[in-house]
Amino acid sequence: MRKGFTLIELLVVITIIAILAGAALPYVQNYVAESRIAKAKSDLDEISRALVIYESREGDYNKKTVEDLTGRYLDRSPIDPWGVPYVVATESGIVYSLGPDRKDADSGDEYAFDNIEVSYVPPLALVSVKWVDKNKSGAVDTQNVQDELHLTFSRKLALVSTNDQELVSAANLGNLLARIWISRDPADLAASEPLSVVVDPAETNAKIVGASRTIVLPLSETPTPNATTGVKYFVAGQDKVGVKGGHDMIKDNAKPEQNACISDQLVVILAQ
Ligand SMILES: [Ca+2]
Ligand SMILES: [Ca+2]
Repeated sequence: MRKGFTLIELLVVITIIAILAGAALPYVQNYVAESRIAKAKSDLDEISRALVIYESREGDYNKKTVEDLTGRYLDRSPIDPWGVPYVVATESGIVYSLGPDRKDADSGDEYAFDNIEVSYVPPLALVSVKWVDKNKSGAVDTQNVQDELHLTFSRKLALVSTNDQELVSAANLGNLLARIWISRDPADLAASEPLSVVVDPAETNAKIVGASRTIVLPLSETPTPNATTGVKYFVAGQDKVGVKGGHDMIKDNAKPEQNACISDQLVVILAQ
């Protein structure tokens, strides 16, 4: 009758446990590394959402750190799982962690590309179109003063002109308007025409206002009536405007080469 383990048996058991633990160690280390990366990604997703909300309310974010988000947009100022603050690259519209090596991507060593990045720049798109009854006539017209169309985009637009108030040069306005279309036939939404049939093509009248997300276009005094419906300008609350086809003229000011305007999404013209 045995009452316990012999010393040999204990040693064998301890050895087996040690071997098993040793074999498991790399898996544990991998697990820790992976969970740190997952934590960084979830922090970055949270920060990128905060940046989008910040930019929609206050304009472009200009800090390299997340500190200006803390309080109103983020509960806390997160530090990445390797103890380093997250970095906001405003010029390229990304927020990132330096990664396990705690070094930036341009450090040139073998871990240079372990940075973890999330883009916070939403796609550039036409998001609202408003008819502004400038002359208060209650009708879409140009009596005494020209009514206006205000086209607002999701991002600050790249300016072609050096004058901040002027959207584009005379040569470019025609190109821009050729890419923005209006649908004035509710029975056939696919049928649309260049916006230039209803707005004034004089380049001096086209302006970017506010945070440079909005293009103001005065209505033409000599519009081209819709061939099938006879509508002179448009019906607010019903007719639609969209960027169609070649959209390369409409670019994101922060990322002019990567973030060209989304096309083929029609937005209803609303009365202001
Ligand atoms: Ca790095
Ligand atoms: Ca009017």
